[in-house]
Amino acid sequence: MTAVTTVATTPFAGQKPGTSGLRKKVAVFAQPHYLENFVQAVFDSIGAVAGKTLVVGGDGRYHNRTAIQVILKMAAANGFARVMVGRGGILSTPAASCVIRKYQTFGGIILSASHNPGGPTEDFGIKYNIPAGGPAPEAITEAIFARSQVIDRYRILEAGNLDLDRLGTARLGEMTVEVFDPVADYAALMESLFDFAAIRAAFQAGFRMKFDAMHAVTGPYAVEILERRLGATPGTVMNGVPLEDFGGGHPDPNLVHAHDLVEALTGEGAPDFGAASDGDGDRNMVLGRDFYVTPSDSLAVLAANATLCPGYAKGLKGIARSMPTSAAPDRVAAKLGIPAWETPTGWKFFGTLLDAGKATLCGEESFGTGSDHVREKDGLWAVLMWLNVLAGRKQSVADIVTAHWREFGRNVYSRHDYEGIDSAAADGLMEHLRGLDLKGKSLDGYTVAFNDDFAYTDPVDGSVSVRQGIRVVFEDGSRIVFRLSGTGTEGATLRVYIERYEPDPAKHGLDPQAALADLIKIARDLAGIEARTGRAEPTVIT
Ligand code: G16
Repeated sequence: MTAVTTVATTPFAGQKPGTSGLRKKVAVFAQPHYLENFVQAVFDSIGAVAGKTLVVGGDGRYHNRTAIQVILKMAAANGFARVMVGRGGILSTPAASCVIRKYQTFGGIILSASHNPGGPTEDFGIKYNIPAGGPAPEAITEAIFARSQVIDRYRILEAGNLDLDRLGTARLGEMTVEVFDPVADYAALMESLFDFAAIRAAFQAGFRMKFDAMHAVTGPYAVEILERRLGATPGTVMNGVPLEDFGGGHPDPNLVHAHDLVEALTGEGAPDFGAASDGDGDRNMVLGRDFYVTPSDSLAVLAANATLCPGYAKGLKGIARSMPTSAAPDRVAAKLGIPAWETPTGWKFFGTLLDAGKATLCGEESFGTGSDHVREKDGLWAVLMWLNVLAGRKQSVADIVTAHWREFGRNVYSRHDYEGIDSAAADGLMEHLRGLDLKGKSLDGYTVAFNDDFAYTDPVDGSVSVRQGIRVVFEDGSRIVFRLSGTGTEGATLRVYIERYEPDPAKHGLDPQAALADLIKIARDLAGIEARTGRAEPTVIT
């Protein structure tokens, strides 16, 4: 027996999607009606859903399966004809984008809090991706938020739970649910972009790598692609089984949280290449033996070598990066004679550029790299592109990156995060910075060219986004950027991005913290970080 019920409800405050969807503690999502209200607000805001197909899946974190059962019943009650669900509720964010595009569905719902920890006391998240495969743009997320604030009912089917672990189709009321293999379509897409034969040959010739899936969603993808299709030694994939709490870890691929991988890549006898991905598979960190590649440099190096990869052999249309990402990719774009775009933080801002054919590669300092093959950043894609470049150039990661610096100069770069600080103090700090007029002033010997709060007008659809981060740009091109994270769930996180251009190869080997020491001090003093937040040192440095 199945029957559609209309349930009376009242709005919850704060169902406002952040940088990438709505992210809250599990306990918040588990409250009666909380998830339902948001899902109904999505369905009410995206146009007529009757007869349409929706993709649903998530990163496998705690509450994923519970939420999927609710979404299926609500999709059926709202008139969707079909929902495609990844087996076991699993679907990496880039694979979701791939499937939405391939099967031309009416978008998808992705359940993830990305790199945030998972488990009963940790984080959960939900976002809607549009039919083009990318995160909903601000006009839609604002409409969803507005709807969530006046919602008074939602529709849900009264029915039992479906088996999400068996491939095949089932009925839910009038709707068809298809449980599909979450890896197959994505793996096929990767195989169409990269020279799998060359990478396989490299592994056969003794090339070794480690991939840390951090007990998050990329495990099954990495085992299938790296070990089965490319012939990497079994065991290449570490922490490859997705767990609801990510094994108690923090599935954020950076030098602090992916320390197992960093250790594995250290010292003699270490593998040639190391990489990690995050909770939902869209981020990546890339390492060589004893060598860390900053995400900004990674984008630049991949862009400079893209034509080695079959999918990009014809060249790039343009390169896009988020504002806080270093200008290293811009130097490659200039050399290639293609446009370089600077957008606010958030992958959603790349969508219009990719759709309009204005950019092929995009990237962000926050360990995100991707291309026009999907509309999300893509962790494994970046790993495969690196593998293709390494197989093509037959050099080490360190040699490729240092040669890149010799050719283009080095944008020395670091990000300092102050996590979990008091929200009011963080807002006060940003207000203080916003009020400063620094143009022409000298700060410890650096003259300020300009300072502003970054605003962006989308060159394709003309939409305007303001207050996207405070920039202090110096006359020599050095730069400090201050931003508050839009993805945290506790207090506020202040991010400080510091960058200086170094043309002299003799200085390229310097530790970035040392090379940037004077700018780091200027940043701390200017914002009064310690006085305002009580923190003398950042929580995470990348
Ligand atoms: C999300 C967005 C990214 C963005 C990042 C910034 O990443 O998808 O495009 O760069 O947030 O995070 P914050 O606002 O904390 O600096 P993810 O991987 O969390 O979806």
